[in-house]
Amino acid sequence: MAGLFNEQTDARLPIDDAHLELFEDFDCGVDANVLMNRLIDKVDWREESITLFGKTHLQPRLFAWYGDEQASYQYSGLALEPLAWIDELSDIKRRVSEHCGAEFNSVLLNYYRNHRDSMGMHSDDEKELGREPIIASLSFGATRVFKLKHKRRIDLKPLRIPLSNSTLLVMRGKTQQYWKHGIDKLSAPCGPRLNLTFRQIV
Ligand SMILES: O=C(O)CCC(=O)C(=O)O
Ligand SMILES: [Mn+2]
Repeated sequence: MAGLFNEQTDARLPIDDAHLELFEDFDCGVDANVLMNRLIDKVDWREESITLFGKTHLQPRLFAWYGDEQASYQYSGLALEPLAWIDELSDIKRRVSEHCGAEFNSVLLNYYRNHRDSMGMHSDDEKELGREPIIASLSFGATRVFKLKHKRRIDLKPLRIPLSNSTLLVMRGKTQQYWKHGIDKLSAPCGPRLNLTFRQIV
């Protein structure tokens, strides 16, 4: 397990105050497009509203939370109880976990239906994730840009990492402490995208 990770340290991106690794063409064991369509059909997607600055909106994407029974999570002001693993998700979890040399007990899925869906800048720093969480983010479908912005250092420019079909991005160490990330809307139409972030709730 750890051997694989050590052999691929060239995947680490040279970013101050962060530990990010990028792996293109991650092997999911099945065709990525088939898997994506299966997940779009099978996953029990939720559309929720969130209240920000006193105004209530529908979140601009669908999401779902799967995990071990004890893995409840406070996310965007919602208390999430995990749905039971389905075969497709437990199989990808095993592959991602072996690749990263880390355990995961849950996955947050986000479904960006088209170019208008997005995710605001945030860091995954909820206390249930522990101090230096390892978060493994696997993308399928349309390429969207993962934007990163340092929380304090204005000398560091925001970064834009395109995440294409079957790309695995692993965030470790102090990444969540120092950086925010998000996915902007696009002006030009694009196809659907799925993102799965595997997490360990402690
Ligand atoms: O869609 C993405 O690539 C980012 C997802 C994300 O940041 C999250 O689920 O917390
Ligand atoms: Mn996030």
